[in-house]
Amino acid sequence: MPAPSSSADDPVDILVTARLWPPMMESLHGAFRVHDRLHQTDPAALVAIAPRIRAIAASGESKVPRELIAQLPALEIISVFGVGYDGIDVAAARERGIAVTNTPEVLNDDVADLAMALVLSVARRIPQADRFVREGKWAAGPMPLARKVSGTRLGIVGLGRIGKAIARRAAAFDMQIAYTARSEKVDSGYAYFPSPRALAANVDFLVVITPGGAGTRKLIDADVLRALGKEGYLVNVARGSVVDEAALVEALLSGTIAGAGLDVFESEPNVPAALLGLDNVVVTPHIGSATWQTRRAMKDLAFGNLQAHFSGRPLLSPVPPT
Ligand code: 8YV
Repeated sequence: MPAPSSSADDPVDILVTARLWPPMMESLHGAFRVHDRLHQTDPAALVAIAPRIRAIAASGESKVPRELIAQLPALEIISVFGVGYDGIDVAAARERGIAVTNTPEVLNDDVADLAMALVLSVARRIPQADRFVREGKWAAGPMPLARKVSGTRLGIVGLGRIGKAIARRAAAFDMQIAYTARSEKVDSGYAYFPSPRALAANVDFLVVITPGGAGTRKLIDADVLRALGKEGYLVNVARGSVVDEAALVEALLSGTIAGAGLDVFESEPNVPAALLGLDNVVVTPHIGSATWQTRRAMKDLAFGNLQAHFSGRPLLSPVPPT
């Protein structure tokens, strides 16, 4: 892989702002002078080299606030290894003409697959069934019955690329599909509800796949959960910030909703102990895009954006204009 800089002797300095997938780190080390999470581990050392940093390699969970951007006068590009860039202050970057790229499309299948896996897991109680067999309980009698998924009503919060991929999968389960989004997508053919609350009141499974950030913070609140009701399930494969986690814990504890399948949390990797104590919850550690195939494709795109930028070629996937 050619060095994306002036010369191999004088590589471009890049700040890595998250724990990135090791093969991505390998590619970065092969082409850049890498400063791995220096802003967190040694802020004073970052001050010393800050004027040299021309790129940031971030993840979907990275925080790149205005203050960090302001510290880096030579910054040209922020490449996000992930589709979500809610942690990046894109406005602050744009003001300085700094490019921001992400990895859209390549992870649609994986995240949609996981959404369906969580729907099935929480309704059919797959983790509990696995434990039931392992713990030798089968011989004493069958497991309690679960909840049927096929033919039920699915509500999608956010009908973007991944939302549509979830809908296509749900259609194969004969589910009736409805959604809420900032605007109605008439061409989709799915039923539109103007708010998460109205959607929740009309579905059995509410799947959240809307971008994170200020505009969607705690969009799924106590009111929405009440509307979902005691037979309803919540699945979140978006961002923890989109769901009011305290309200969710309360709704699960009080039986306001039937259960939840959660891949994302408000303060990862911390998961509220109250959630872990509940039998009607399935949790996964933010694995929406975590397959070899998809992570490779994400790496190609995230690293490819950096290469494109530093060799003067058009970016492969800049984030859309706001
Ligand atoms: C990854 C994600 O967790 O794409 C996103 O927005 O949250 C995930 O696919 C991530 O960026 C890898 O750390």
